[in-house]
Amino acid sequence: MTTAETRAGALPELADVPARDLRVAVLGVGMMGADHVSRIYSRISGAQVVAVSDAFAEKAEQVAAEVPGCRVIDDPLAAITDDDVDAVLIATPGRFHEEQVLACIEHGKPVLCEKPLTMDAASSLGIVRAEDAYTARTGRRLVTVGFMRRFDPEYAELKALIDAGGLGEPLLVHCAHRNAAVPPHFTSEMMINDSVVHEVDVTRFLLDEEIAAVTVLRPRPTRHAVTGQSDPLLVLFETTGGRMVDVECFVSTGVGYEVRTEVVGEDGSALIGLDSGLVRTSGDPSGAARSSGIAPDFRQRFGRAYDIELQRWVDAARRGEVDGPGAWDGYAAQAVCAAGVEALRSGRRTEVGMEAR
Ligand code: ISE
Repeated sequence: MTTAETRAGALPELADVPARDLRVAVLGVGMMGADHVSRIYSRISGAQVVAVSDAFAEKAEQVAAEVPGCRVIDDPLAAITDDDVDAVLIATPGRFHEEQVLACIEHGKPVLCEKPLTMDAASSLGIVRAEDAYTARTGRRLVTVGFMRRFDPEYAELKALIDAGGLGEPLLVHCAHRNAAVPPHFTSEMMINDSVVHEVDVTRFLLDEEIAAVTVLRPRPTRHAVTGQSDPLLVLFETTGGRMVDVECFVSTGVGYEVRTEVVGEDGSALIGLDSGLVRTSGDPSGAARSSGIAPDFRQRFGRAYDIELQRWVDAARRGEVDGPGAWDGYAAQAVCAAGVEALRSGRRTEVGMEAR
């Protein structure tokens, strides 16, 4: 039994995986990276965090001190090449991803990279090509991109329903993506690149086709919007198969974290994201209301999705495989977001420029 299994009583080991735990380096231990370190330590079987790296040395020391056997390696590239590191989880700021993912490919280390894969479509395509070359030599893939919604049980159920033909041919998708608040530096461009990027991936995942064009509308902004920011935004995707997806992205609702997705097909529709926690009815008969808990942020709403994502990443890495969105999905997301930012600026329908697969 591996250490994490002893700790968490977690999933049984697969028969064909090596007995030794996967030794993971986590690069970047801000909010997301630190969350992943504690997740691997307490809830994931078959893996140990053996190294962390962060530009803020004090933060790295503090996180490492919580995990027995974990050391700080100041230089993230040294952590990638370290002989005692089998696999790498990247949660550094996006501008560092390209160099770090390329180093993982060069050294044959499986990597889970939080989005974005890189800062633009051209460099993400470079990663696709580098991994393709590695695969041609070894038969193995290495790159997973952290689009966690694919692992959320509700999204997985919706996808299975669509694939089984339960809704007939899907025609439309309606999405709402609401955050309670964002920091003052969060621009409308970031609403596309950091927030709507999840709906880009969800669209491609659920409908199994690429996004061909993006239009962005700017409704009257909330008085709570960061100065100069268009919040909310309405975003429309047209897919290569002629389906349409609308996304309301509203990042300063002051309420909570709300992510809803409804797929409308020829033979029915299905909706997820109503927060299945406590549902309460209250109010006098004339103004009766129904309320349920709303997750405060994405770590609560998608906590289970992150657990499943990491467990599957670890299991696949130990088998020498990839099991989740890959470099191509990271590239496609960047290409669509670039069109989205252009559409936001120009106010015009913008076609997505993407290589054929
Ligand atoms: C953040 O980066 C995320 O990835 C969250 O899922 C999203 O809801 C939020 O808007 C982003 O800023």
